[in-house]
Amino acid sequence: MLLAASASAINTLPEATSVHWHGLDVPNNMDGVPEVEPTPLIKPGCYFDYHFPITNPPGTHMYHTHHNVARQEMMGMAGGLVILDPHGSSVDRDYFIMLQEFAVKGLPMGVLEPGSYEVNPLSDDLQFFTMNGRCFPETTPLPVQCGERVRIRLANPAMMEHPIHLHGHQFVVTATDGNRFGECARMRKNTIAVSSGETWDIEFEADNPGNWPFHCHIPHHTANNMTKETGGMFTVVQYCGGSAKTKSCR
Ligand SMILES: [Cu+2]
Repeated sequence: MLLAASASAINTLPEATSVHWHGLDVPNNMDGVPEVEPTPLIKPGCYFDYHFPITNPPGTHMYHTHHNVARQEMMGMAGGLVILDPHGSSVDRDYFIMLQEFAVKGLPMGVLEPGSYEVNPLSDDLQFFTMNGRCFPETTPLPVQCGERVRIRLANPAMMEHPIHLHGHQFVVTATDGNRFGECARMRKNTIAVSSGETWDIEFEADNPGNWPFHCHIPHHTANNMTKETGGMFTVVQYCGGSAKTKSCR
């Protein structure tokens, strides 16, 4: 089956930009790197219709700016792109988590005060580590029911590597960069390092009820501006009541 994707990108920024479809086998003029490809630099107030056939198999990808990336990517200009399986899903829950990190201006390390702070994209002094744009305890939990098969798609468009660890379960690694592993090539793990530019899909059976942390294992990445309470790149696999299937929990 050949599917087509179309996206109209209107540039409301004060500077030029582009969109790169990360991991997709698009034609050269749709790849969004105007410095080296025959693809447009989208000026402020202008737009470009990206249009291309989907030739990759079902899987997890990203899109992000590919112009002035030190500034634009580190201000968060990225998103997730999932090619769904036209034959349906093999899992009961399917979550996507984008991993990003940010520095802000005017907030000294170790201080956390409510307020509105400007992102400082050119700083290496990264203070806030996010899952889908939020730091714990503001991250969205991942509800599951006992007996369910759960997929989590992890994507990292930013600068640092994040080893993501799941408590209370083993998972299998089913795909990377949108390419699925055969059954015999699937590693069984409980921590997976997600480097810059990578996506990884993991799957597990929800068979151990409770509230289970799912977080980056780098200590500084699970704090909000290095304060002492748990924060940052951290969420919870949260069992809700009831059982989806007849399989019993341990
Ligand atoms: Cu991390």
